[in-house]
Amino acid sequence: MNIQWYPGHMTKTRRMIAEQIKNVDAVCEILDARIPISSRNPDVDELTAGKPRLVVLNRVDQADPEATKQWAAYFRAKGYAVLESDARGGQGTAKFAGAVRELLADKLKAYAEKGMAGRVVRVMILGIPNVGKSTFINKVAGRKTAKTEDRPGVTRSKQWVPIDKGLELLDTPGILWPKFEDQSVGLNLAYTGAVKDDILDTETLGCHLMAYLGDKYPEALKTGYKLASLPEREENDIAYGYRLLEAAGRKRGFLVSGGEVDTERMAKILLDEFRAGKLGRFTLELPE
Ligand SMILES: Nc1nc2c(ncn2[C@@H]2O[C@H](COP(=O)(O)OP(=O)(O)OP(=O)(O)O)[C@@H](O)[C@H]2O)c(=O)[nH]1
Ligand SMILES: [Mg+2]
Repeated sequence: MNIQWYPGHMTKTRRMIAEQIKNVDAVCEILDARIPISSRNPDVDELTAGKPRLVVLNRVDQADPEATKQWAAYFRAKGYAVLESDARGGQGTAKFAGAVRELLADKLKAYAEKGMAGRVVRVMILGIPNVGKSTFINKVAGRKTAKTEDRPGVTRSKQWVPIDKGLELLDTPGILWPKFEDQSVGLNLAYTGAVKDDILDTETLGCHLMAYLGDKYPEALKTGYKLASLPEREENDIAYGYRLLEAAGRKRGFLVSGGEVDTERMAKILLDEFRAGKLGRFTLELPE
């Protein structure tokens, strides 16, 4: 499956980031805790070179808690300041201002010594579409200033949001990169809702996601779809995900004439339930 997603507005956003970077003191990169590597835009390093960086692992409420611990340690070991958050519920967001102050401690001290203690600190918020940037900013601000919605591509232009008299955040539209080198990155971005569904084949996605969950989280699948056991998986078994879709679809009664399972419908339900967190908390990649 070839997932390509790079509409014109992302080129515009890249340019805007390159222009605005000189106006900010730090960059906050919001990652999806379920796919911390797939949700990292490889272009961000280059675009933000030299700026102090805070990594936010967002959507921790949807991720496997054990895996989130490992990822937080992974990014800390790489020298980043790390914050774990559930921007929708508000968990973790109260720690943001303090984390920024700590990240910029030397700079703030230098300002204070020059008699510029009141200078506003500006932070650019970056991340892939739909990861929760605007929701995070609203929670930090304590009011709903930025528009949010559960689909990629909601924020269309930059927006400065004053937090208090010392801190301002720059909300930006989500950006992806022109080409995914690795198919699993494209799949992960599709499962989690970072790319628009209409450019993808739902059934293919459903097969891949089922196969992953069957491998890594079999108990959750059994519980979620009331399956006594899962189909056997053989070596190089490309039809495994499809058989899981069939088994789940049959249990749900999604049949078409002739008694066949409507796997297309089941795939859509699987994606919806995965995104809504109805099947459990899953992380789709782990640190090496
Ligand atoms: N469960 C859960 N949902 C979240 C979290 N953060 C954001 N959301 C939801 O995800 C959806 C997208 O949030 P937005 O804040 O609009 O995402 P964004 O990154 O600004 O998206 P774009 O502007 O389209 O790039 C909304 O429905 C939010 O309620 C989180 O930590 N946990
Ligand atoms: Mg937004």
